[in-house]
Amino acid sequence: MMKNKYTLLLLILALFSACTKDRPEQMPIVRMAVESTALNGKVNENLSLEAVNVYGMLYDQEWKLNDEVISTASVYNFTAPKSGIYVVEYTATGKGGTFTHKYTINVGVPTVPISPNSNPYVTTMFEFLPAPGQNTNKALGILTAAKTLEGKKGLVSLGAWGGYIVLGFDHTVVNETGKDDLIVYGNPQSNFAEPGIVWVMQDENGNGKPDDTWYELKGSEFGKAGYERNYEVTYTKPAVGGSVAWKDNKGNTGTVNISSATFQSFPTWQAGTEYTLKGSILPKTGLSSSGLITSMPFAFGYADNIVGGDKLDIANAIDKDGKSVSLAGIDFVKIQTGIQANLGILGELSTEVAGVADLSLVK
Ligand SMILES: [Ca+2]
Ligand SMILES: [Ca+2]
Ligand SMILES: [Ca+2]
Repeated sequence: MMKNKYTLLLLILALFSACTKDRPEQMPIVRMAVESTALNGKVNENLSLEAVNVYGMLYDQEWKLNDEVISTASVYNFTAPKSGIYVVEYTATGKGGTFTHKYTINVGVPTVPISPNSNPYVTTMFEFLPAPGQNTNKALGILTAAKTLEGKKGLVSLGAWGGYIVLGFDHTVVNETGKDDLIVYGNPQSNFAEPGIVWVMQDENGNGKPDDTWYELKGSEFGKAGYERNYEVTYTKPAVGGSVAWKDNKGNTGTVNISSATFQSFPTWQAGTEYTLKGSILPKTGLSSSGLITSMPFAFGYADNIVGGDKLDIANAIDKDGKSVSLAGIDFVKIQTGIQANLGILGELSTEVAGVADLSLVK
């Protein structure tokens, strides 16, 4: 009896020993509290990941987020500041080898669903910076004009090339498959368009502000002669008023012609004596000044282009490299004058915006 008890004790000791740090040649035995490798996350929501040291072995551990070491503890609290695909890799390294576990965490874009109270029109004007132009600093080219687009139709003029307005919806506009999703109203006539480029943005960090990534909506002129991306124009404030000189980032110069020698069309709320606007520029192929000055509309994909409103498909969004991106929906819109041209007595070509709406809510 006594002998049997002693044997049992030895056996237990041997088993215990086999399971602990006394066997340094063994590779770490780790149990991940979350076993699945493909996870879904939400912006700003904590996801606790734990590596359990089942047998109390001795080993070093580290967590990497997108290849960068971010912790050497057993628990890692993952929080995504914005949407995207994140790779989190855990490694335990002992004398006998390494144990790894890799998570791919898909953090979705925060969205605001449509409710019965959703406004079809953009509800917030975030930013308005026109280029110089005949209306800039006048009734159609000041901040109060930009605000007329909040929640309804209104009218604002964006001035010469590069002038822009940033607007936001009270809900996420869904990119419906095979359908146009947005409508932008302007004041074009059938032979007089003033095309503007439309950009869209998702609220990737869910803070309700347009501080995320802009995607240009590719229109019919994308890639044609005269279309360029990463174009920049710097406008210089004239001492007393009148025409405004500009230079672009290609070495070209010109003026925005202002008929009055004293009217100051450099935006009064813009600090300094010069400012630079950036974006894409559209071809002048629609313009004609032989006899009647005309500006024919482009086929599709711009603002202030087609009579009755321009219908736009979020599926035409492209990234900074010109590659198509698939956006499930968008929260913000930027509209920017797309052509640099003086149209004689009609003044500079300047995109007007008379309304921006979610096409699915327009009756
Ligand atoms: Ca669509
Ligand atoms: Ca944001
Ligand atoms: Ca117009």
